Amino acid sequence: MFRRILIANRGEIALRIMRACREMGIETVCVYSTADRNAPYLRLADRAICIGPGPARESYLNIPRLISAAEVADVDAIHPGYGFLSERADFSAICRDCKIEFIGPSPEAMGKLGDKVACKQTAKANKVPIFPGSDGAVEEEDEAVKVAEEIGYPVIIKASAGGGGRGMRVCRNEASLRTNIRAAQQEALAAFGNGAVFIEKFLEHARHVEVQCLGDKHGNAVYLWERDCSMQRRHQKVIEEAPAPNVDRKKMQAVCEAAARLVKAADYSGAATVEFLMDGAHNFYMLEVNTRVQVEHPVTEMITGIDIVKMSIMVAAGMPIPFKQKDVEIRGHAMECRINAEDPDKGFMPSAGKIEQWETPGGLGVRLDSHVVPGYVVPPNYDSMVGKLIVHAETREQCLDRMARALREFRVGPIKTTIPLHSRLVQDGAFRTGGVDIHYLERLLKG
Ligand code: MV4
Repeated sequence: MFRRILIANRGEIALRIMRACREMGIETVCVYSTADRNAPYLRLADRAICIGPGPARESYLNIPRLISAAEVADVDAIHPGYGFLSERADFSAICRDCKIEFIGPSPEAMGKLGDKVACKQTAKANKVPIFPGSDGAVEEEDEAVKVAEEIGYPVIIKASAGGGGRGMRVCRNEASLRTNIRAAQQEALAAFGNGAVFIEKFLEHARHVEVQCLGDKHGNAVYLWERDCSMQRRHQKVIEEAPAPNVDRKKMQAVCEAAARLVKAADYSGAATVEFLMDGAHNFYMLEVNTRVQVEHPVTEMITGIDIVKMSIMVAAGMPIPFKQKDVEIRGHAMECRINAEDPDKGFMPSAGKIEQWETPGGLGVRLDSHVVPGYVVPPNYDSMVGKLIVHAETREQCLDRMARALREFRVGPIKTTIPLHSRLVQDGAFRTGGVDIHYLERLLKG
């Protein structure tokens, strides 16, 4: 096992990784920017090293500074968390060149699943359900039109190197496809340094269901079942839950098995999430694979009892996954509300500043993953998430009631947060019935 790990991240996920390391007897080195210099979680690290100023480019995204800190502190491995450098194949490769273990996939595995055209090809070869569409990247306008005529309109153009909704264009007829294809290629090249685009059938109404997987360096891959993340706004998830409400378990199991096959085929080590859209008839179509630990991983931890961050560290150290697929059981229901320092009444404008009041909920089945303490100042440089409230209960209904109760106990001020919005959502009739689609929240906020 590793003796010492560097945490190349900040906020709640830095704290989450530190907690896993402490329980595993691993020393932690946490890097920070000057914007985070007074953050209380840094005192829980065995060592904290300043790597630069507030802008992420000059600190959390700065590879030479991170590698220098890793060398100075003599660490065995780096955990990238989520965001920042977590999905950068070049960073995974540089760590390997420097003989520092990257806690996540190899650059090769990241390439196979992180590039959407490559990922779709591997998915197809492994009988993972995908949208009908172009076989690989499309180069020419006429080629795109030919594919669209075969699959029917509407179609969507996506960038192979895109993700999280960036670089997508919906086309409802031939004229629109012809005008958009070249622009999409140019935009993809400018935004991602890779102009490859592909087209597929566009699905209007769908739920977002993703499968948590785990691979090790011995060729094993398992799934920890699914999460439903349909409650979202502008590609930012607002509530996640597990298991997905109102889906057939047998069907879900087949999709989860397919997701694990894909992870195994890529010779993948670490945590991975295979994203799907599910249509009204409960057909699944793969979207993309996230090659990192995700924000919403605690929801899966609560229903399976498996510590995903510990697993990511264990498999990076070369240990095999310490359980079998048949031992992974779903217990009860879990839900997560992402609490952001934003004002929902003012278009979700960031509400940075000092958090004077921070009264947190507790009790049976309540978990709060947060780096915030009373008096904490939210820096303006990074995303606005101040914590994740996760609850677990026997049934979905009890879980919703417990979340409503926990949200009532949560008092934060004077900054604005998304807590009142979450309170409204957990009492919303359509959400409580189960199975709102990915456009539900945006429609609710408009109307
Ligand atoms: C789609 C789609 C409909 N049809 N692909 C958005 C993020 C990226 N991961 C893929 N996305 C979508 N791809 C086809 N063929 C609709 C979306 C989409 C979406 C997906 C998941 C969660 C929220 C979303 C919001 C708008 C659009």
